[in-house]
Amino acid sequence: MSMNTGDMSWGIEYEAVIVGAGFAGLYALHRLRDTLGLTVKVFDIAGDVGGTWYWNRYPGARCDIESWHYSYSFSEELQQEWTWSERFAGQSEILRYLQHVADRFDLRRDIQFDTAVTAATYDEATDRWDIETNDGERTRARYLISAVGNLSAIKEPDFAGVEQFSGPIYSTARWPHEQIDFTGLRVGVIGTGSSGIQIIPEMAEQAAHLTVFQRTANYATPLRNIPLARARSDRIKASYRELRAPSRDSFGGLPYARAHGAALATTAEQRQRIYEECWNEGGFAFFIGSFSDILSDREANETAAEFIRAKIRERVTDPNTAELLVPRGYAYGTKRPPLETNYYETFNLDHVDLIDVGKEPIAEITARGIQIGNTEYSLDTMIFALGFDAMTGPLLRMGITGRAGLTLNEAWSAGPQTYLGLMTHDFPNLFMITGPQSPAAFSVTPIAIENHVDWISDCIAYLRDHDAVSIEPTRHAQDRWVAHTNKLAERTLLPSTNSWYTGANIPGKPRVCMVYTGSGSGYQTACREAADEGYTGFHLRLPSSAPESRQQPTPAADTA
Ligand code: N01
Repeated sequence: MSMNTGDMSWGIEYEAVIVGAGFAGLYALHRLRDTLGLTVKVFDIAGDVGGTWYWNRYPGARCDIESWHYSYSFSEELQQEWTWSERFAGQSEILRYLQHVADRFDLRRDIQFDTAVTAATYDEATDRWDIETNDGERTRARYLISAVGNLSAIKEPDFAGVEQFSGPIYSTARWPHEQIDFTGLRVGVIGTGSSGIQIIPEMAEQAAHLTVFQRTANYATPLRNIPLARARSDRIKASYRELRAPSRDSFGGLPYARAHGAALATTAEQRQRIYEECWNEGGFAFFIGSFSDILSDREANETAAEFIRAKIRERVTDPNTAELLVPRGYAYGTKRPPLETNYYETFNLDHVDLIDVGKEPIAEITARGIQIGNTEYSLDTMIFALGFDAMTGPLLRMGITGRAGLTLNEAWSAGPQTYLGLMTHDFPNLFMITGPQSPAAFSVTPIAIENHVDWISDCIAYLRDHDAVSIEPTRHAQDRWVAHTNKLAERTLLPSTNSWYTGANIPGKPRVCMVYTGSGSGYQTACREAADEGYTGFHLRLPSSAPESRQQPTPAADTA
């Protein structure tokens, strides 16, 4: 149900507008509409639900967190009725799951697809967000909730001559819906992050010739996907409660216990044994489940890096190719670790070439292929797997303007400024699900989403119960949170690496670590305490009184 206001120039008014209909937007709609009873509208530029899993439908796309963790926990009935077929579900299965969620909770009736939010402006006179969409419509809402995800704004290719290429160019992050047959074609893939590492072995199976253009070698470790037998599924379903608990509190939100302490406190033989066990277990066991100091101590990190380098040399038969694939010059885990299936063996195939574009970059895309120095690589088609303008990109591309005409782009010109990664000063009633400076990018995304949506929903209920018209963080609380997240990041090896965590993958973007790198429990405590103490660190504005400012919080002491 929607509400019409007297001011028709702003069309229909809702209590909440949500942008995005992926994991975050679907749960936010369900929670705000069906639990709080708000009037809610969701906009998504996609043609259906799914978010990431709607767009990234390239061959090989699958999650790399166990399916029974990479799913919602909010409904026991949903957990019981859905059966995952693999340890790591493929894109089409995850998309089917999200479609099922949309049907089961009757969500589509409040979602407008094929619609992008082009501007959102906070009107201080009415304490409403005025929202413009690309269909020319205008909508008004008290609460604006971003559910746009961290990895949805794609990095646009900036290669000279890209428009000259005579064949089709595909992007992993905007993959077409129809089946594409690469049989007999000369295919080029640019990019060797998680997306490239997933699609490259698949392309090698189809293409007559595959050329991979690599700028930076990556530390990929085995995924080890397997089908889930019925008996195992039943066991998972019977123990969801226990399975989920560690995801809420542990670093990385994954239930891999860091059982082994510091790498440097063990002998070389013990380390080798533990790395081998984690390598064989697959998934994030190697990164999260091995040693506690990998991400904070360069020497410890080097032990993991060396283990991976040795594995690459074992798996790749040509020594020159192996050396090109061996990552150097940055610490393992400081680029988001990709997980692989047959990635390294792909380079043993006669029809697969690896080209180093780190030393000599791509000069130009020509009509026939890719020019590097004096060599032109002839291709029939090419695939860009270039990554994303991560975390802040989707928010900054939405045209958000807060109080006194301040744009989000101006407010964040030196990098994101948030309190708890949930809200930002001067932008009242703008909530960010999995926003920058929250641990979401280091967590099991659906669980991080549930944590945020539950916090936002409780906050809106509190505002309603206290007749408050708006909430925003104080500048002081925000400054302290930004300093706190920066300090945590400095205790890790993340800031020194060019990655999407630091914005360094996008030319001109401020370089700052955008992820909260403390423990999940430290973050949960900070969120819970702010709420339990009546939203400390926030301004709550009452209808006819001066802004009410709550006492300033002290960020929880935390370690990375
Ligand atoms: O993007 P990336 P992605 N010339 O930024 C290269 C999630 N995800 O889409 O490293 C040449 O990691 C760039 O090179 P360099 C996951 O969180 C998850 O692969 O900048 N190369 C790099 O190799 C992941 O971290 C899954 O030197 C250029 C690549 O393009 C995130 O999404 C699957 C270039 C980009 O790698 C992003 O992954 C897929 C240029 N001009 C994605 N510009 C799962 O498994 C960029 N590159 C769940």
